[in-house]
Amino acid sequence: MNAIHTIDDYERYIGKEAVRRVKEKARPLRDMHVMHMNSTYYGGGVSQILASLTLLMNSLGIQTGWRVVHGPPDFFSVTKKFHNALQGGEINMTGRKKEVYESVVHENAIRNHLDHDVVIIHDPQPLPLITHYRRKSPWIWRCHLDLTAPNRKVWNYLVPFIERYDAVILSCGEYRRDLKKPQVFFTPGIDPFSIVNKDLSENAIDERLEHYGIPTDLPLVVQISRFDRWKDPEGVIRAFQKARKEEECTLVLVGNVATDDPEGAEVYRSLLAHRNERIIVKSVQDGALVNALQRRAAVVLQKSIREGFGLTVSEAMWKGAAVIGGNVGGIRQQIEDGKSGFLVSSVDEAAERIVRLLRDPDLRGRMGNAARERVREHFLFTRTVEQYLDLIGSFEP
Ligand code: UPG
Repeated sequence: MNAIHTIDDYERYIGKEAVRRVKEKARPLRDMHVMHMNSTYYGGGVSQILASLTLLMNSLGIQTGWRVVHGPPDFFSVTKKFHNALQGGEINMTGRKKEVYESVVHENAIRNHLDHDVVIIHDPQPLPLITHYRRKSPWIWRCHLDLTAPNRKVWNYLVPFIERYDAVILSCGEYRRDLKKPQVFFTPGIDPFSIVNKDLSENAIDERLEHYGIPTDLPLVVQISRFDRWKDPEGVIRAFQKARKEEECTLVLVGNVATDDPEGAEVYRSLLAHRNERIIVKSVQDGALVNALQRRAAVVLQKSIREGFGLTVSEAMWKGAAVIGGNVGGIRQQIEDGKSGFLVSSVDEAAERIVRLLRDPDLRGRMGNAARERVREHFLFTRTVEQYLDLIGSFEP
């Protein structure tokens, strides 16, 4: 089991001064009750963040809880369609979808008594909850999606819910929307002590890869993501097939299916047709495997077409991997193209960068070092914690 860490444990990564600052900011907020609510305890970036964030906030003396919205498959099918449309996909906005969405959220409101000093609602699934409470305290909506170009139909429908909140948190400045309420911009970050990120010995890495039958005779090209079309797994396969004509390598696509994502299983099945001796596709729920692959890979890809932030990018960069990311949203904030990784906009570009990195271990080493330093400075979740503290502290008591 992982030990529960306190802010002092992070000093080795963030330094004394940052630890002192976080403690100082937490002090006036001690004993406050803060409640986070999202739509899954397992799978995907939001649950990954909340798992670490809620523990560290509690260790700082802020009583921080985590609840999950419950609903039937129909509900999650509708909310996944909203998710896709918010990232720019098409949607048929029927009265039935609105009815399923609003009535399930209403049921959740009845059974959740959200009387806390601050309530933080994550993503669209529980968004309308706010309409069912006589609020005495600040409510914040934290949207994790890529809002570069949301579909107008779904956005216009959701705006009246969003505008009831006291503040909205988005991951990048470029997601700013025309809203009556304050918008705050900060990215999530990764926890160096989580199972996905903690140090692993070479033996432990070998053991995990062997356990899952991942061949290590050739350099590994890896993408790890929820099985989701926005992560462009098909584009990764095409880029790999092109690159492989020039350099020998093995592709490993590992993913999981979040409990609030009904499309995941279908995306996974569609990828199975591409499997062969050199294209490994696995659906597993093992953070240690993610960790081992990011450490052992010659090249890590995150070739997303839309990406609110992309924790997998920082996770791999933190391990000193050479990362090729889609030139979109949150990935653009993490990778400085040509320095701490590569940004690409097409399959051909991705293939060319894979080949270049496979042929040049020095380049991989330089990029990996720059990448780790970039994450240490900007994308550890202690910084996210500090930004939450700033925001919570900014509300009038
Ligand atoms: N992961 C696993 N096992 C897998 C696949 C993924 O543990 O097989 C983990 C992965 O290591 C990471 C998380 O799941 O920690 C996935 O997070 P992320 O890469 O951020 O993607 P999403 O699940 O799509 O998360 C949403 C947004 C994303 C944003 C995140 C937090 O799409 O852009 O970074 O929320 O704001």
